[in-house]
Amino acid sequence: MADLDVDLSALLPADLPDGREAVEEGRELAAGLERSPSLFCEEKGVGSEREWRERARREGFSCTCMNVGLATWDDTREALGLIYEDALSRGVRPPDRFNLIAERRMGLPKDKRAEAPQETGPALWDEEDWWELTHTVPVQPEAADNMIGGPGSVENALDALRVGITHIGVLSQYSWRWPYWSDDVSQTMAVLKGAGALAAFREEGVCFDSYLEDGYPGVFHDYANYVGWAMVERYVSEELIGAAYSCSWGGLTQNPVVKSAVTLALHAANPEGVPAGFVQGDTIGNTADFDANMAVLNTDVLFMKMVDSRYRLGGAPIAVPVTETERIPSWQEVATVQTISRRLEEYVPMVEPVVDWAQIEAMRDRLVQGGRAFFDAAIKGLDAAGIDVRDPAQLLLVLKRLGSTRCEELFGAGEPDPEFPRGRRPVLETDLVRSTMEERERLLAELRGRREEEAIRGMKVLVTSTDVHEFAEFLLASTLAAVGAEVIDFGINRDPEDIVKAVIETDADAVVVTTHNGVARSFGRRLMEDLRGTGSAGAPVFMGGVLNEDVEGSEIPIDVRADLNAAGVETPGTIDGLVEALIDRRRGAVVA
Ligand code: B12
Repeated sequence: MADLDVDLSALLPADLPDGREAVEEGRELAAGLERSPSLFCEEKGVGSEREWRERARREGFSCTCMNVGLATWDDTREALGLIYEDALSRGVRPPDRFNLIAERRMGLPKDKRAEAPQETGPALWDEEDWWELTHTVPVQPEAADNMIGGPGSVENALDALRVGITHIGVLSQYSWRWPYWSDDVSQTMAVLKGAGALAAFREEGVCFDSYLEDGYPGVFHDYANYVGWAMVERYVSEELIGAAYSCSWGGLTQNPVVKSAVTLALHAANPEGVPAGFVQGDTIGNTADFDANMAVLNTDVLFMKMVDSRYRLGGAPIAVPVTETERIPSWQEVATVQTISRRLEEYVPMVEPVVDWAQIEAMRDRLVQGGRAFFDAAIKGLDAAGIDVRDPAQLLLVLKRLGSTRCEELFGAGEPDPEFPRGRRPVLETDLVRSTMEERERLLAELRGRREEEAIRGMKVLVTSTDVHEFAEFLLASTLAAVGAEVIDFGINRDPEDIVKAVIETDADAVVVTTHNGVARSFGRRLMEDLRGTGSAGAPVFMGGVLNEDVEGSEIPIDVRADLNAAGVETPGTIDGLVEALIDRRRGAVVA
């Protein structure tokens, strides 16, 4: 482990409540809870999804999963029915599970949801919505995004258990911040109580789900540290909280061989053999050419299915719709890839026997070894620094406050090497970090060729993100800095009010906002109004990323660039274009 140059115990408040008591409270809240079985469990004659997956593993059949989350619950419910019927009409087995990609407001306590900003995805507003989640079609839901992790965890956990959901997540989302909520201590306690409620039903097959990429692994540079992080989460969930831990992952990896090895490493680091809730399909190999994305889909799904079948993992691959880069998919797009996924099952027995699995297993073994090194360094390092590693509140909060970068620098598995950004040579470098760094090199070569440094030098540019997506924020900040701007890196998960305050304090010349969650128009308008309101409207505002938003009457979000432009926000589209626009601004030209 690297030398600890940070006082870890100073990161915790002296009056932090004991996490074990919160877990106990959660168990008590769940005692006597009446749970109705879901349609799926009734139809299959199982008590939980875990039982179904264990059967799949024994009997050797394949399960599939899909992500669904249209603008409202009504749209989403209707879509579920249509996807189910579509599968039957095509003669393929309908999906076994869906992950509810709920809106971010669902992470807040119930009484705070209505007033929070609306993003993409549905929210569940009353008991009937919850009931319909498990009683619309016999496809088992995971109460996934924004359920457990935020300050609304307790209410969500109890609601989900009541209606017969038996996989509830998402532990890794504990690292997130929710809009207008900065109290991470009450967030921690809510998560532990919610997870305590799940622990009460461990024997009945209830699992605490995590999707690794939603948390620190999504920005780690080394796959070995993914595996190590999963070990840390498993320790927190199974040993400290008492809830069975189901570890899902996969969306930010394109290389199918690497993905196979990491899937196997995560399985090897899973002593109770809890089946993964799902393996997410590749979301980063896609481009704006939707037809070409079929290549990404087929290769990825075939490999995920081969691994699942050969090693009897009982997981459920998700086939990713080809529109991934642009927006939330429509029900037809989900239904199409679901059918392709089932057809690919025919190819598994033809291809699987000729793949060189020994090579993949060797990669798996290196990753497991690296994962153990990460886990040991983290637990021993925290223990030595005076953190009570048997108290889940201390462990979770200290890691949250430490941040992903420092975690990887301090506990990472790779050998120390100052040539690498995290100070270590990765055991196996992650795909998204590699592609982002390549994009950075391309951009810099392009911009340097144009000799624009002089034009932009010293311009004070504030760069930030409205949400958790941080790769574009990194690219923007590091590229602008490299071409000579004075960058104020204001980080991620920012509300408009925070940005206005920072603009005033730093006297920024320009504001650059990246946004992905389908909140672009409201966020942009709010930001412009607040800037005008405080008399600081002089700095131009640029936005980019996914510039869409849900509107009444459309179940998928629509492009809002014209509205943003009308509100005075500039939308140059690319980072090269942004640099041009900044230079034009400096030269006093008016940019459309
Ligand atoms: C990686 C990713 C994640 C990771 C993020 C990891 C991290 N810590 O950064 C994880 C898994 C955590 C995640 C979570 C979510 N995600 Co996401 N995610 C993606 C994904 C796959 C790639 C985004 C990315 O990082 N690309 C790499 C960077 C470098 O490229 P980029 O972002 O495209 O930016 C480029 C340009 O757009 C441009 N650019 C970007 N910003 C700006 C700004 C300016 C001013 C300019 C000029 C240019 C510019 O420059 C970049 C380089 O070319 C996209 C789908 C896709 N393939 O694009 C979905 C996607 C963005 N996510 C989506 C959603 C909905 C979410 C969630 C809200 C889901 C949920 N309900 O919980 C959560 C976020 C919750 C939260 N707390 O904020 C949706 C957005 C849908 C929409 N608006 O219609 C997408 C499109 C997926 C989809 N099709 O549904 N996600």
